[in-house]
Amino acid sequence: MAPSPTTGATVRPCVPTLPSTARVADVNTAIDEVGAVIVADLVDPAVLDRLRSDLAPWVERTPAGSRSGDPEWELFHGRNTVRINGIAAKSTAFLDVCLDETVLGVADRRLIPEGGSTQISDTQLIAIGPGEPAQYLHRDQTGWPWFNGLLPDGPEITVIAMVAVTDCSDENGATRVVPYSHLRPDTDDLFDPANAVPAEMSAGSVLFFSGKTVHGGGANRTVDEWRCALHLSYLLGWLRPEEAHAFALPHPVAAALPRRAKELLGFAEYNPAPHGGGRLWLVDFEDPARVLESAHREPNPHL
Ligand SMILES: O=C(O)CCC(=O)C(=O)O
Ligand SMILES: [Fe+2]
Repeated sequence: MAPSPTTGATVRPCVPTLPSTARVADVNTAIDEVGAVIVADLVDPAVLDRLRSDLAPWVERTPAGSRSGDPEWELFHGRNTVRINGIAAKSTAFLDVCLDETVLGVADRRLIPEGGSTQISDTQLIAIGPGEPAQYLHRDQTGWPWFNGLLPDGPEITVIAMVAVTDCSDENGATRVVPYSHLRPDTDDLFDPANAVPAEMSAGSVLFFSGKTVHGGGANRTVDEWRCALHLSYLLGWLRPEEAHAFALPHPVAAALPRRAKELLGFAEYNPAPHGGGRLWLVDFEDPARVLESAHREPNPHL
């Protein structure tokens, strides 16, 4: 808590909210300062409706909880939380979201200076069910733990866009964020739930946060409301992503994607030119996008 400059009273920090007209640079300034920011009503309502209706049947038929058999993952994933991955294969609205000029612009602006190119790491609808306790607080960059040794400095390796598919409230499990945690090294008190504040937002709004920012899914204290949000994470182009998109997305569908989507989902080479490094992720020294396109020339019935 910080003393207010005007009243001297302690002020609880919160996640700031910007309007949908916010410029990419302003969104990134807020992430740099606080670690997280909400951009209100960013997703077009028609895109949100398509996303919601394409994914609703998946949420209905997928059992809650983790099927990994690993107690640590089961705790992390939540026993009454439904997680649906491979969203690019399940809704064409996903493309509108991941290529949105603000969403992708924020990721590019943070990641390209560090790695020359951006890719998508995971695409996961997270539906937190009634009665689910809060997820333990964590930093998403811990998936690549080598970088935690460099905290709080070190490069930005991952940035997350959490798209509110339903309203996200303190009551139904809005993501909880520890403001300014991206500027601090790991200490036990940093992960204390008392430091976390709810990132409340209406459906269609997007919470952006750095991979260094401490956060976690909130407790759902309702009796009948599901909190749904799409966890869309971007990653430096040369790191291994969380999801193996090349297995999740049928190749005829991938072949018809726009070039930028192919690059984001690992259906194209890593070639950060004019930045140094690359070319990586090749097939016989060839760009996989070209191999894929020549293998699937026929019109695609799925798109
Ligand atoms: O569901 C949420 O609000 C956050 C989930 C999360 O942080 C994660 O699964 O990494
Ligand atoms: Fe997380």
